[in-house]
Amino acid sequence: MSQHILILGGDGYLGWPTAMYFSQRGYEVTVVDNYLRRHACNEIDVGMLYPVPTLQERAKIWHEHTGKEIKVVIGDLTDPEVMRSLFDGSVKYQWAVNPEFTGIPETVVHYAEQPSAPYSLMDYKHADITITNNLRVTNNLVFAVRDFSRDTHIIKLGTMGEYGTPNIDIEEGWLEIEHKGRKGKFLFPRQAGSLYHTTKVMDTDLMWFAVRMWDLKVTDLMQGPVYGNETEESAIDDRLKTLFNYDEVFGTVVNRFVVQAVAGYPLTVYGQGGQTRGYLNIKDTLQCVHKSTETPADKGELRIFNQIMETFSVKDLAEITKRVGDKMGLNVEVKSIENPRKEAEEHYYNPTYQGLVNIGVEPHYLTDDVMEQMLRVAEHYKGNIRNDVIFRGVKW
Ligand code: USQ
Repeated sequence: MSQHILILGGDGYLGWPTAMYFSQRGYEVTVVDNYLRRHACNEIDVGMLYPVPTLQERAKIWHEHTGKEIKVVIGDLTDPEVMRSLFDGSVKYQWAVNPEFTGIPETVVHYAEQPSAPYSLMDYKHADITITNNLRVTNNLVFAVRDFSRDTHIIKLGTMGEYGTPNIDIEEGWLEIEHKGRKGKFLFPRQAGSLYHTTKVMDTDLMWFAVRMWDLKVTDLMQGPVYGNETEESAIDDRLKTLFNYDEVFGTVVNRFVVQAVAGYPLTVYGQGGQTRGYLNIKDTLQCVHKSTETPADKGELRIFNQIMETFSVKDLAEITKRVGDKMGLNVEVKSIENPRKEAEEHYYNPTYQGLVNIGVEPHYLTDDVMEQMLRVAEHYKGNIRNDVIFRGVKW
């Protein structure tokens, strides 16, 4: 029997490519989503770079091309009964070739969160949506696993933003502390810079509690901003491409700069641009989750990896984008604008990120070639770009 993997948030930027990646490699895959991201994008009217078929349609297209099945559940995981149905056999699939229950999953990948820092700070209502969605889904998950399947490995997407930008080296999740002659190991201090990032800190605490109380197996991946949209599997058919945002609220900085360069919109460097983060190609997110699945955490272990492949500043990123864009004749302008966020613009940043490479991940880097490929994709869809969504100024 092949391994069953459940992907919570399977319609999202990372969820759908992850589903195809595992399906291609022989796993039994079920995706669950309530379209939170798409509804939020419609609600605040931010255009995506190209239209993306529904989850059911994409599962059908995938099946037509590969003969493989990705089972689809449309449901809201903040409802504990929806979460529990995925484990107790009462699940209802909205699309499946074989609608019988696939059995308890060996692995659950939890992406089912509101992922945008600006969205979480638009106003009190969006703060409320972010907190209730993210924390309730995580809590429902740990209880479902506790009650039905303590051997299931939970892989949770956290964020490097949980650590903030401390003035000391960032370890992979844990820190040995010596205090008044005694030693202990603790979660590395967390001090997030947005409400969204704060929900991830709280998720980590919830899972750490569940690990201590019930010996669950959890891997928490502290991911940096991801870029790109092309994976091996999406090359099969353009309609399988993942959703791609370039607006201020849901677009992350690399994807935004790529689209801005193509649109002839001056690159929006916030403030001094010394903000340094760890980044990774979407292809590496898939590898990281796959390698984590193949080498699960132990019972009673909260294993934490820093999921980044390289670090650079916003200024560095603007430079690469301009250099490559100019070679392609785009004539890219870079413009520092007043930072709508409250964050350090020049700071120390030295995270460790060896754990995932140690279990077999082979990093891709943001080379000029990779930048050029991304610019070419954006050029292909240039007609869809809406300049009015690029900057709105959501303030912290
Ligand atoms: N930035 C600019 N100009 C822009 C957009 C962003 O200078 O037009 C700056 C931001 O001020 C920030 C940095 O670029 O200093 C990264 O911003 P981002 O919007 O790419 O990323 P962020 O809001 O931190 O969140 C994203 C994802 C989130 C994930 C996080 C990883 O949306 O889900 O958790 O990246 S991390 O940044 O490591 O916390």
